[in-house]
Amino acid sequence: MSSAPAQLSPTVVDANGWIGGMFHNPVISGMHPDPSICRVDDDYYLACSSFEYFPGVPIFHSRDLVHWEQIGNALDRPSQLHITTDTPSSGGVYAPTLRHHDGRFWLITTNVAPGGTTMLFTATDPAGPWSEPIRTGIPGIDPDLAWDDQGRCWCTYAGIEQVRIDPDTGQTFGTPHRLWSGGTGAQAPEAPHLYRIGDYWYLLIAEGGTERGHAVSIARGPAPEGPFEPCPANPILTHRGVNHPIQNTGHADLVQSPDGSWWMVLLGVRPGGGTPGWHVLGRETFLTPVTWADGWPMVGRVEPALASPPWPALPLAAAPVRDDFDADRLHPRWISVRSRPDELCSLGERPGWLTLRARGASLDQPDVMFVGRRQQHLSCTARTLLDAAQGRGGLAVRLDESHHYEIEVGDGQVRASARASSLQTTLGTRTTPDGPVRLRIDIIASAPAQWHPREEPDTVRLGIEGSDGTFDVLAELDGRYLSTEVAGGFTGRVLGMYAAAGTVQFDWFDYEPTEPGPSISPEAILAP
Ligand code: 6LW
Repeated sequence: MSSAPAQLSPTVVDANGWIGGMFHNPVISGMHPDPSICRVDDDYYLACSSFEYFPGVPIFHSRDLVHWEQIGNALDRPSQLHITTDTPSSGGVYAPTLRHHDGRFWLITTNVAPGGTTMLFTATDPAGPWSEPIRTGIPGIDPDLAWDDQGRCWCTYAGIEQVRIDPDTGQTFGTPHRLWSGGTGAQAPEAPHLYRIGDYWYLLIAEGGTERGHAVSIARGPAPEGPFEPCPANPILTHRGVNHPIQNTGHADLVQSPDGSWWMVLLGVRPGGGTPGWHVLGRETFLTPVTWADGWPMVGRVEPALASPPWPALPLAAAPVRDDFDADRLHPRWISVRSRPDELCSLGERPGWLTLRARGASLDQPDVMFVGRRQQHLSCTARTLLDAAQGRGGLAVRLDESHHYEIEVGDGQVRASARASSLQTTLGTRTTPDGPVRLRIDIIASAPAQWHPREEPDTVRLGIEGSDGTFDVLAELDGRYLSTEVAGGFTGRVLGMYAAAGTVQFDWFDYEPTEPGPSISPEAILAP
């Protein structure tokens, strides 16, 4: 990881291209909601929700809260996470809490699925391996874990309710009791995190729902089980009704850095286009400083760029990233829809290529064999070199089964297609060129200067790229149909490769940000 440069003035750009003295939000862009953070000495670790995707619960590491590198996924074995086609999109894994206690990392999360449950996992190394699941009887989502001075563990969850738990067995003790209904009378008190800070126990929650009304409130009390007195300034954070590029701010967690300063990680979105504003990347992870007054944490607005020496910031321009599929395992950023059996997804079958065998016959199917990565930039290009000699497959932008755009090769044709809810259409076709085909998707964010009440958030172009870089565009589409506001649910876009029939092979995949990117370190971008 890059270490923070010492006191740079805001105009200084260092040799790595970091802008000194500022950090840029989001610190983890793309669909990374419900962040939970913990610190061990100088190292921070963070976990997010993953919904219907496998592997689940991405785990990140940072030394400075700004540059995050994905070091794994906590749930990367089918024995830990079994998501079937009965689990709808935006079901699956919600809102983990990540804590370090007694020399071990603890992670608790809920699989929102038929027969799903709240599960606990432990690890000595947060990069993995994580344990097999310890099933609990916790009856709600957004579980938190906190240990008191007597070593008792409390699980607090959406509602806001609480029950004592044995984290080694998952057994709960007594009847859950209601702790608090929130600070403002808003809907959906959820996302609790409980902390011992000084003389008080603080109960941080989200309320108002995860849409534009989202907010963070806090209460404090003498013991983990309360009683809790609400902060008079609740909500301590909300962007509701504010003209601001970051919206839906909520679902937060607190951390103290070794220098004593306090920070909050939270989810937010960056809507684009006209009204009501469409966010296409899902809910992202933001960072904001916290100060204290009268024993209460205070949070200002969450800004896209914050001057906060000596924190470094994002690279000025991110280089194109190619995954050559030369490694013997996929980087943890690659995710699949519900499951990824080894016999359907292999790097060894044709060395240097990713081989996918079809299961579901199209992206409409909940079991489609898909390998993708989160779209992390408002403007970007994805490319792949596809060999479909023995099957049919392509390159897609996926929001869910009912919302996707794709460019597909097979049966002698290249086709650009779109599905938005029950509307489905093929927009352009070409005869397949000889040999492997270079597919390309450009996503171009609408400039704020173009603002009009009905302006789309972005434009998506699907086509074939020539070896000289020329781009034969088969379809140009309004991006709003692949936004969370249109599709519904909790997820954002994923860009990826899929097989729809037979066997298809991909030589490489490029993901090229075409705007100044979010805060991903060069190492994280370039890692295979
Ligand atoms: C999560 C809830 C929420 O469980 O969204 O914004 C839900 N907050 O706390 C799914 O991410």
